[in-house]
Amino acid sequence: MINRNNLFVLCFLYVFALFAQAPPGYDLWLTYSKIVEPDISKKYSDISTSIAFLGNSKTLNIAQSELHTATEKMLGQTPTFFKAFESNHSMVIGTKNLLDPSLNKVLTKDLEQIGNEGFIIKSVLSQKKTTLVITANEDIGILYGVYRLLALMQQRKNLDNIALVDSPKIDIRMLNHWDNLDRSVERGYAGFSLWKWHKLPEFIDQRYIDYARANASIGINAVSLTNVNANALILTPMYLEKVKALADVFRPYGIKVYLTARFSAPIEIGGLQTADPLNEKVKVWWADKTDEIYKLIPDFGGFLVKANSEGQPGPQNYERNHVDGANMLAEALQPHNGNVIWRAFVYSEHDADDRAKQAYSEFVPYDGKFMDNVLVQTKNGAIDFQPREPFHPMFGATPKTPLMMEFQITQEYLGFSTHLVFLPKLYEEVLDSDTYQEGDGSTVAKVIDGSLQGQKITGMAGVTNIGNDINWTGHPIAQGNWYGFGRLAWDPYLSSENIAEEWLRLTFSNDDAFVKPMKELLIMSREAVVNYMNPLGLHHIFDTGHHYGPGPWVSELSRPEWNPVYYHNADENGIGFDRTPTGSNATEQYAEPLRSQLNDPQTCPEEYLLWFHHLPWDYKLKNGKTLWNGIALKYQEGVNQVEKMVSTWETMKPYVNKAQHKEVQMLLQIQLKEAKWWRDACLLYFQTFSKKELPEGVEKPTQTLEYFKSLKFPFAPGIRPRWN
Ligand code: GCV
Repeated sequence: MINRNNLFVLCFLYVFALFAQAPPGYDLWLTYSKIVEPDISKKYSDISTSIAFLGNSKTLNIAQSELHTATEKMLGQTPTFFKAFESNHSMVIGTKNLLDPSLNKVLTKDLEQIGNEGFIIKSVLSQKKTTLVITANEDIGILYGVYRLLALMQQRKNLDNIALVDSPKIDIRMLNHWDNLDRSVERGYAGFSLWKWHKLPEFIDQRYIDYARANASIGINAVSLTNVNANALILTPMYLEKVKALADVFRPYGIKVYLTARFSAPIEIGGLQTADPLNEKVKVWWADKTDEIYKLIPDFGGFLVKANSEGQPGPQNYERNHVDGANMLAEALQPHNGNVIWRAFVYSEHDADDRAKQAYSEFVPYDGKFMDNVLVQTKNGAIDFQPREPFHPMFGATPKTPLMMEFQITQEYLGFSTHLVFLPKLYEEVLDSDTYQEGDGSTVAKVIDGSLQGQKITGMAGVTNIGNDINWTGHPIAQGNWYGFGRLAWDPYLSSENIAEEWLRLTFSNDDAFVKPMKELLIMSREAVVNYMNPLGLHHIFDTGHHYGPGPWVSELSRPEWNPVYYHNADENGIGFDRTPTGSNATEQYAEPLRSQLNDPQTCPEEYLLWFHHLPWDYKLKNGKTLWNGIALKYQEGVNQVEKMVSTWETMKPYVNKAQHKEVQMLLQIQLKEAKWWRDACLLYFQTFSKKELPEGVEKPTQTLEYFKSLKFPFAPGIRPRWN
C-alpha cells in the first residue's frame, strides 16, 4: 500500500532517476535507447539472455559491463553471465584460447586474419544449436567486438546469420589534442581541455573514463594529450605522474598515450646549453627522459613533434635537419618500442617559394632516411585544413617512409563549433583521391594503410574537437565528426554516407523518416561550407589569427603567406593562384597524368580551379557562366543550402530531444547569418576588382564593404595563448 512516506520515497527515486540520466548529448553515440519493436527486441533478448563470458581482465570487465548496461537499457533485461560455456548458452564471448576446441576449430581461419585488435562476430551452429560467438586473439578485440555488436543492435540489424570478421586497417588511430597546460585549447571551440592537470594524479574525473569508452567504441587506440605548440613542462616529473594517471585510465580501453615533445626541452627543463640533436649530452638527456617515462608508463606510445614550424624550435636551429631530429628521438624510443610522429607541417618565411610546395620540397628528399619507428605526419592538404584542398602531394611520394594522415576534426576553418559541417565527407574525398604514384588506383587510403607501398607501420591522426562542454564537441552534430574520424581511421574505405547513417541511427533515431533527410543534410553540409566560404578552389581567405569569418582583404601581416591576398591574388585581370609551370609550378609535385590534368584549366576539376589557376573574370566555366558570375552564384548556393538545412531541421522535431533540437536550431540560425556574411563580404571585396554587377539570383548585400572590414573579434575562441 502506498502511504505518504513511501510516496515520498517513490517521488524521490523518480526525480533521482531523471537526474541520474546523463544530460542530452553527453552519451554521444552510446545512447542505447530502448528497442520498441517487439519482434526485434524479442530476438535480441533471446540472444543475450544467457552469456558465457570467458576470462577475466580489466578490458574484459569493461566489455562485460558495457554489454550489461546496454542490454538493460535497450531490452529492459539483465543478462546472466557465466564463466564457462555450456550448450544452453545463447552467446559465448571469449578470446580464442578460452573457446571450446570445437568452436575454436571452426573459427581458426578467421582468427588468423584479424591480428591483435580484430574480432569475429559469428552465428555458429554447434551441437545442433546456434550460438552467437564473439571472439578475438586479444582482449581488446573482444571489447571492440562487443561495441560493434551493440552498435548493430542499436541499428536493428539482423543478427540471424551474422558472419562479421573485422580488423583495423590502420595501426595507430589517434586523436591529437591541442590542449595547453592552462586548459585552454588551441583551435578548441567546445570549452576547456578535459585534462584537469591541477587535480591529477589523485583526482580521476569521470570524464576521462567516458572519453576512453567513447574512443574505444570506435576503435581509437592512441591519444596525444598536449598541444603540438608544446610546453616542455609536461616532461617534468610532476606532470609525468599526472600523465601516468591518465594512461592508467586509458590502458584497459586499448588506448596508448603520446606526448608532444618540445625540441628545446633539454635546455628548458634539462639545464643543458643546447638541444642540438647530434650533441651527446642531448642524446643522453632524451634517452634518460624516455626511460623515466617508460618506468611510469610501460606502454607509452611515443613523441609527437612539431619542429621548425611557426616558431617552434627544432633541429634547424642547430644547422641540423628533420632526419637528425627525428632519428635522435627515435633512438631513445626504439628500445621501448615507442614511435616518433614527426610533423611535416613546415613552411618558412625565409623561403620565397609557394607555401604549398615547401613541405614536399623539404621532406621528399629525406625518403628512406628516417628510422623504422618514425612516421611523418602530414596534413591532408598542403596548406592548412581548408574547407577544400587537393590532397597533399607528399602522399605516395615517399615510398620508403610511412606517412601518417593528419585530419582536423576541430573546425578551425569551417565555422568553429557553430557551423554544422559533416567532415567524413571531406575525409572521404581526400582518402579516395588517386595519387597515381604507383599507377592508376594509387589512392591516398592505400598510401595511408600501407597497402600501396608496403609500409610496416601506419597511422591516422585527427586534431580533436573535444572539450569540457556537456555535449563534448560544442555543436551536437559535431559529435558525428569525432565518430566518423574514428570509423575511417579503422577502415579508410568506408563511405561517408554509411557513416552518416550509422551515426544518426546510433545517436538520434532509427526512424527512416529522420535518417533519410538527415543523411542528405549531413552530406550536403560539407559542400555548403565550401560554397559560402571558399568556392571554386579559393582558399585561406579567413580573417587573421583567429580565422573567424572572412578577411580576403588582409594584406599587412609580417609574413606574406599569412595574408589572404597571397592566396587569391585578385586583381583587375582575374583571380586565383597560378600553380602551373607559368606560376609556382606546384603541380610538378603531383604524378602524371594528374599533373597535366591540373595544369590545364579545361581539365582541372572545377572545385580546384582557383587553387591551381589565375583566370580572367570572364573566363568561361563548364556551365557557360563567366568566372565572376560562377563565383557569385556559388556563394549564393552555399547560403541557399544552409537555408535548406534550416528547413529540414525544423521537420525533425519529433525525432530529437527537445533541448538538442533547440540547440541545433539556434546554431543553424547563426550559421545562416554567417554564410550571408561570407557571401556579402567576399563578393563586395572581389567586385572591387571584377567591376561587374552581381548576376541575377544573387541577393544584394545589406552592408558595405567598409562595414565588413571594420569587424574585429579580439576574443574569438581558440587563439594560441601568448606564452607559446
Ligand atoms: C597548433 C595552423 C593553426 C595553428 C596550428 C598549426 C599546426 O597554423 O592555425 O593553430 O598550431 O596549424 O598545425 O601546427
